[in-house]
Amino acid sequence: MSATKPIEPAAGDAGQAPKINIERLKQSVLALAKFGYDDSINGVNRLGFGEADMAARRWLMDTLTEEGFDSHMDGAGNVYGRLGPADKPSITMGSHIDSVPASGIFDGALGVMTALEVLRTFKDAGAEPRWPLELLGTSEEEGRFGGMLGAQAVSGDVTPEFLMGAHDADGNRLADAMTAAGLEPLGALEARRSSGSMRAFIELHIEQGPVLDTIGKTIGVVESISGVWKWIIHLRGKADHAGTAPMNMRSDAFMGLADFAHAIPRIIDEHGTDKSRLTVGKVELKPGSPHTIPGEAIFTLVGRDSSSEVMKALEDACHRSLSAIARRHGLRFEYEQVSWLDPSDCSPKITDLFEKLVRERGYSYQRMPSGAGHDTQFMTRITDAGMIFVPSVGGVSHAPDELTHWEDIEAGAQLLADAAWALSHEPE
Ligand code: HGY
Ligand code: MN
Ligand code: MN
Repeated sequence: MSATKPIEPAAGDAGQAPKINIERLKQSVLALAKFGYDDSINGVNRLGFGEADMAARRWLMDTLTEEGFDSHMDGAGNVYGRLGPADKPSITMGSHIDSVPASGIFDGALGVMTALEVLRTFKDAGAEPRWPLELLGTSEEEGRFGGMLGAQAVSGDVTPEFLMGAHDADGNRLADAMTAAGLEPLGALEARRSSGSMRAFIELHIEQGPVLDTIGKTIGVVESISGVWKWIIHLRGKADHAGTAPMNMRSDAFMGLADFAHAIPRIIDEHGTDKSRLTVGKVELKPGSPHTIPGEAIFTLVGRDSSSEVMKALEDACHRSLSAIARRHGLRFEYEQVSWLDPSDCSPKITDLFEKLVRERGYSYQRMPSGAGHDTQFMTRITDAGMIFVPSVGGVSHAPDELTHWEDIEAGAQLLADAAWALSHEPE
């Protein structure tokens, strides 16, 4: 458990942010968790553009408006809240509102609710910063449809082809999901923010890994964010009778998948680094009958590394391995690359600011890379962007038992407020 000093406004620095209200932040996180909460898994299912996701966005917009902040939703479903004039570049704080199918209550949501807490803290203090403060709750960060749609729309990295062609692993089209959510798919093209409209983007996120919890530190100052690519793969063989087809006369799609699973460690050893990851996260066998040899295996493959070159080397090695396996098993190998998100370095200006402020607060901290992808990796394309982590107990995430201690959250939220305070009071 990480040791965190009590939160007191640092003495002597007029520029310190007012104290955040951790109880109010906790209530907000628990309120957002209700959208898509599934008692059967004790977790959250708030898929991008699903009913729960859109209900959560409407709730956030209503909350912002009731509390006197300007609020709107852009064409990509991103929710904005603002304190200060609309005609000046903003200090934007945010993360994502959507979740993976069986999530905890903190992934993405904590960053958005912390941004809300910072807005509230500034407003309560009657702060009138030189640069307006903005909350951004992005859409579809978890890649249900491949990319990080909300953040990519803001940075200008979505295309009409992606918006009209993307689909999820069950074949649901992004365009249909956006339309059902009341959004015009191509409207996401208007969500682009000019680099002059945002002075900085800062994100608080749970680490989703074991580093901070293991070394007993409270804050991660993120220096780089891994890239990620995602394939949907079809291995097509021959459905056949499980009793009459001799073992040496089968084109068994599952056996091809099983061979590939065993090839993954070698592929990483030969072409990857210690930051490389290859994951098969979703598998479907067709026809799915116990007495029929699987004629088809449909599965996702996600590759990650902090280097684009290594990501490409992993892709090529997987392609060669699957082609050889298909030949060996008499299968056809087809795949679709549904996303490629480049890795990104955080802005040194922001990481140095976080490090200065975390030392002033006396919190324990560690500069570190992010193995997970985050909205920040697209915001670095249009502004100075960076992020901080708070510890994940046991490193667990993308699972209902994801947990971060509230005293660590309080420290992280105060640090985000300090960074927003410093950035929003910067001279012209
Ligand atoms: O999967 C990720 O890297 C992130 O949680 N979207
Ligand atoms: Mn996340
Ligand atoms: Mn996630």
